[in-house]
Amino acid sequence: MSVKPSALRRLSTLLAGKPPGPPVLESSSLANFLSTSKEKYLADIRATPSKGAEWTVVMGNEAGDLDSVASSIAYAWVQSEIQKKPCVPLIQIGQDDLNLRAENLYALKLAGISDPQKQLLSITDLDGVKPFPSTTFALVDHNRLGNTFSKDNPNTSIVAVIDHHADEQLYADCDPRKVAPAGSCASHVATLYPKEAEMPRELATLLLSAILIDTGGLVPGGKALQVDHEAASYLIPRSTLFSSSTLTSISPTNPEMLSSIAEVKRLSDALAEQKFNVSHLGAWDLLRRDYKEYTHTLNWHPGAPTIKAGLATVPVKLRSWGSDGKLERESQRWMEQRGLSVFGVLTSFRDTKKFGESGKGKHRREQAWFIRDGSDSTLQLDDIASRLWKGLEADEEIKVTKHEKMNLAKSKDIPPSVRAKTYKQGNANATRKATAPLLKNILESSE
Ligand SMILES: [Mn+2]
Repeated sequence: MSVKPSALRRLSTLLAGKPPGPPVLESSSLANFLSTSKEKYLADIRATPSKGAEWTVVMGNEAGDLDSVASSIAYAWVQSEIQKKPCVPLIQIGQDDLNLRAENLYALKLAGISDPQKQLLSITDLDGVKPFPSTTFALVDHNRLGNTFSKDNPNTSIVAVIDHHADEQLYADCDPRKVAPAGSCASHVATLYPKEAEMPRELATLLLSAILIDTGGLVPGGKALQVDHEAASYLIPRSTLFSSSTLTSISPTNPEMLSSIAEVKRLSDALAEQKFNVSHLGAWDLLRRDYKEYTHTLNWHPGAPTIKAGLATVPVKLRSWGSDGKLERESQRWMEQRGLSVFGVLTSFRDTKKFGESGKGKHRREQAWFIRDGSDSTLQLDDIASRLWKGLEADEEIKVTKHEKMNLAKSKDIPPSVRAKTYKQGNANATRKATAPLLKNILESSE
């Protein structure tokens, strides 16, 4: 992508001779906030369980990607350090699973959080605490409170929702309630940051990292929307990318200019390299590193059962890690562990045999689906399967076709109690954000 000379000229004037920016906070302030709030929260609920009600728990979604981690940390910072309310971010993945995402560890380290397993509150810290010890929640990067938190916990209240997924139209009264398209939820969180308050450089770096991961480095024509460009323009001069305060503002928000700033490009490349460096992970870890779970009521089915469905996003093509029955066996093992009736494995990868416009290999996606009877044996598997295949194949957004090279029809690792099918996805831009509402629609629609 070539850059207009005028954009570069404007950038170089921005980089030189500007007055110093806001004072830099102590480098450990964000890390201190996280350790301290975690410690205080755990001490409170252990000493006096009812004290959990005094806290607001901020959560991203259960996939625990950088967007969820950064957004929850940032919103908790605002509530705690600016609004002065007791608030703690909770990471919805297990402590050991934090290591499954190298890009998270990389970005957290840039933000001064070098020991996230110790510094961040994760669901492992609250293992076995039932019902959940707090009732007040702020949701970022998702917009429906998970069952684990509402179970036997009747007084829950949702005080804030900031998200970029399909809006389930819940919690109409919370404030803020921002559910709107964006490449990254972190962009909404950054846009809502109180303008009069200073943002720690580490926090700006963390939010910016999430935006860069989610938008492929803010490249023009990619996933970034205007809100992502606005947020990045705000965050870049406040981040640790510029050690001195040379870059104090970026204006106007020229997308081409943002993605071509050398420091921004370097950070994007480093994060992408970390993200796709999953060569050390086997099928089992790949299936659970980026995973989301849903419940659906089959209103058309006799007895209208409610089932659990899961969707795993995997950044490697099926044949690289799932051949010789590994896909089938590990998927069934995961379904058993999670009690799933339906499981979709959504891959996203670069095909190095075919080069796309970027020269990086054409972006492709595949889908593998499994249906099994879980705890009870009353599910009509063939009816669910025929609905699912029909619904997926008819959808005009994802555009799936039969996957000849990964055909499970003759697999000896599919027992009679399981239905399975694999597809190539024609639209490589449709993510889990498109497939999850489609699955809900197919399974729940009463037609
Ligand atoms: Mn997100």
